[in-house]
Amino acid sequence: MPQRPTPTSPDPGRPRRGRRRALGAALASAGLLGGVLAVPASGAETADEGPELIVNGDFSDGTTGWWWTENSPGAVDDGKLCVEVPGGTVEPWDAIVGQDGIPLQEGESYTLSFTATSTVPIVARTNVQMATEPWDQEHSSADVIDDSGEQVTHVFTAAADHEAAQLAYQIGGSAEPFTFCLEQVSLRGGAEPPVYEPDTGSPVRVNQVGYLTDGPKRGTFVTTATSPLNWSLRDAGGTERASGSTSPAGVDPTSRENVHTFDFSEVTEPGEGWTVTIDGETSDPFAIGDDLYSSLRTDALAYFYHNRSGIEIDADLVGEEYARPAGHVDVAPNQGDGDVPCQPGVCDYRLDVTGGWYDAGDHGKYVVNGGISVAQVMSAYERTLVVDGADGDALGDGSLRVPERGNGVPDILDEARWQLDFLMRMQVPAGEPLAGMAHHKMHDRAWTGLPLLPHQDPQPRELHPPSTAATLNLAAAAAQCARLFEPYDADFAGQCLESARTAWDAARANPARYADPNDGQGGGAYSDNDVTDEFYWAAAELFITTGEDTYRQALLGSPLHGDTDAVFPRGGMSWAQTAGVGALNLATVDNGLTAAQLAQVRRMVTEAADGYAADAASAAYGVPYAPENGEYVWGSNSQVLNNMVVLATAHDLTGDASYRDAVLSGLDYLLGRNPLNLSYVTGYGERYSKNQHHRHWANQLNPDLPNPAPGSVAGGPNSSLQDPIAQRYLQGCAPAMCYIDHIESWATNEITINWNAPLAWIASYTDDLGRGDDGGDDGGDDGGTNGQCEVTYSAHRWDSGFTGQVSVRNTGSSPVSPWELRWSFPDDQRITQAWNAEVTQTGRDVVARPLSWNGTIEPGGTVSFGFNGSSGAQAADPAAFTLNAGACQVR
Ligand code: 9MR
Repeated sequence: MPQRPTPTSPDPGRPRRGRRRALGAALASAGLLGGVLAVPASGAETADEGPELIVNGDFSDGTTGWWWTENSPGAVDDGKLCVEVPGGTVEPWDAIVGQDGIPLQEGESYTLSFTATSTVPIVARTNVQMATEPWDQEHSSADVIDDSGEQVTHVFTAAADHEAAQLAYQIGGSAEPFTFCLEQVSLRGGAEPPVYEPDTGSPVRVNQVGYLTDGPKRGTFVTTATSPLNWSLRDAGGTERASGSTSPAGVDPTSRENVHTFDFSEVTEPGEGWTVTIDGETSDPFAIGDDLYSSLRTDALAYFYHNRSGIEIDADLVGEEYARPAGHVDVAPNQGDGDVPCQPGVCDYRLDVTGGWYDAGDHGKYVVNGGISVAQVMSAYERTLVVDGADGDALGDGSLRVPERGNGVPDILDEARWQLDFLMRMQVPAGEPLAGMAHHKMHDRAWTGLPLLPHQDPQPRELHPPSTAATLNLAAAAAQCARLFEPYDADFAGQCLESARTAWDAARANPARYADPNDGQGGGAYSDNDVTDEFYWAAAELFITTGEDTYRQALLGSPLHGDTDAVFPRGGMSWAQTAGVGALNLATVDNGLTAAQLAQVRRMVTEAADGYAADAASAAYGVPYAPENGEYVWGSNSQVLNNMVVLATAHDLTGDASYRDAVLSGLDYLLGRNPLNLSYVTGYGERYSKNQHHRHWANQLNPDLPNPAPGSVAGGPNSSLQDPIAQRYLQGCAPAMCYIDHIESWATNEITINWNAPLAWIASYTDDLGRGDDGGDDGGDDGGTNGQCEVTYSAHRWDSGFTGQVSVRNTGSSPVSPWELRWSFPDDQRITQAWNAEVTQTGRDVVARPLSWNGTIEPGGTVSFGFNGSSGAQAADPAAFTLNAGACQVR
């Protein structure tokens, strides 16, 4: 298990974190989630009997919860944490090992005990203290530590309350190097720590964004009742519009709660503010409509621009709140990505590895995970080339928040290229040992603390050894790049293909170079000792692109070919299980397989989808995710999304609506129909995650910083409690409830490129569903159209703000140039900032005009733009638009 983002501890005179709010306040700031801290009744306790406050004090969970200074790397072996301290340190605090987040209460007595050894006798300063300036100490002792391994015990009384104190062993000051080991560390005392009880709001659980007009509409009700109950569907005015009976479903194993399900699919009337009431309890409001997911499509894709490395993030595209300087461009204190060395002993060259996307809450850039991420982004686009009714315009030039808009290339490909360029820079140059392989990853030498903007990261960056898995990620993604960029930039497409071929050959020559699972200092390990699936995926992509026999042989000769369960594991595809990504493309993108071979691949897709659909149908919360052992994994929401991608592809292939229904049921789960009654996507739904683990979207730690941008999906419930916050607050949780919206819970609440990529794919699919021919077209505007234009307007609201998205399509036969779109807001909306158009508002009247590059709307063409603004909670959408004075049809 890797040492995770716990900051290295500096000398006591230097604060090592930014402004930080108290834990209680931080939990409360889970906002609508409203974490409740309840203190159970408990009598006075002696220090010996009090609760254990050290997380993982027996090191049975590896290094979880522990940190050390950069100069003294640590590792756990045989129940001991040992750090290697260099010789020649001066002050005690020049080398420290410790743990943070320890709650202490004024006047309570505590017993600290531990066993320590040192290969050179030293005096350790054992401190229990504040974790930030002024470093007030509640306990400090000078303990002589040698190789005898005697247990040390201290008793002290806390003079003040601390929500997150620190245990620090300060072991610097020795001329000689030595090994310092800890075992059985315990700190007991005080009252029982608060028990975290999530505020799950209404027991009536629905998709808080809404249901497609002709899609399934189901929900879940938590109750002790065992007989059917009446449900009542009401419109925004409170009038009952439908009713029925619930279906008791018994105790749901994912939440360990007794639940009923209800189904109002029969209702197909569009509208906002619907609610379901059962047994006196009312759900959060939701919409029914066709155009519910267009802003999710663009927001989920904007995630990648927001997290670009090596480029300034432009306020004109994302708003002032999210603008920031370029990260890792060789400007101090960054050490930059322009000339990066390897870890000592790994190589003797340096590479320019600027650009790309930051992986997640950390500033690492990993080929092994970056490849599947960019592949799924590209697949969202490629789907629009091969599926009837999929809308390429929505991803096209001028449609997304990317600075390259207006360059004639679909915006989604511009975004992908930012990452593809980086991935290719990670390839070992010709002439060097292992030429053609890709470095597994590059990242900071040591973990940094939160919050930290990318351009402020002071850590040296290092290339880690090449790996077969990373090389095959590169081969697969670059091969897909080659076919998609061919119409737009043949040179770049050629560069991608050459890189892919070289990577493939290098991986064949080095088929078992695995990343070290312990290489987790300063970045994630992303180790993977089974690369059969990466070989399958890369062979598939190279074969689709080139049709060449070498790749066909590799594909058909793979032990995975035809093995549905191996290609599509029940728990879902992931960065470590990538074969399915290749199989999905083989099943949908034109390629040289024979009809029988193609049928076999498609059978794998539909068989897997049948399994996921059955899982969704038998789950009380409708989620198409049922891992065999019943435990939810790190990033479970992305497993759900990847299963949805398989289901959606099966729907694209067969037109069978049951696959579509299972996709939508998965979306319901992610957007609120779940045991926590929480939408896991920032900015979507009434109650959504907003404190995901991220270094610069760190509002929970510094109110001057923003929350994650709308459209960022949290990792989600993780049964293995792999961070200190999860360990402290989620003990004993039911699988789908092992989640906390806390910024330090990286194992349940991080955000990453490989989780947002399938979200973007699914949002794109779902938005296309809503726009399909079978979508309702009689939902409102029916007058005044001159037939020359069609407008799609969507608003996504949160708290007191909203994001609006407008697409104007020229349905006439001559170009409209320059264009001017006007409308009036029926309510109090105020636009504060816009992108891809110049938008001015006078009172309620709005005029949007083009920027220099999108002044013409060709016949059949579309221009899209968006804006942020303030609005009341119930503000209605504008119903009429005029393009150059002619009324448009509104969809
Ligand atoms: O997504 C990864 C998950 O599958 C692993 O279990 C976990 C522990 O190794 O690491 C996750 O990936 C993290 C990576 O190591 C570092 N950047 C953030 C990633 C998401 O938490």
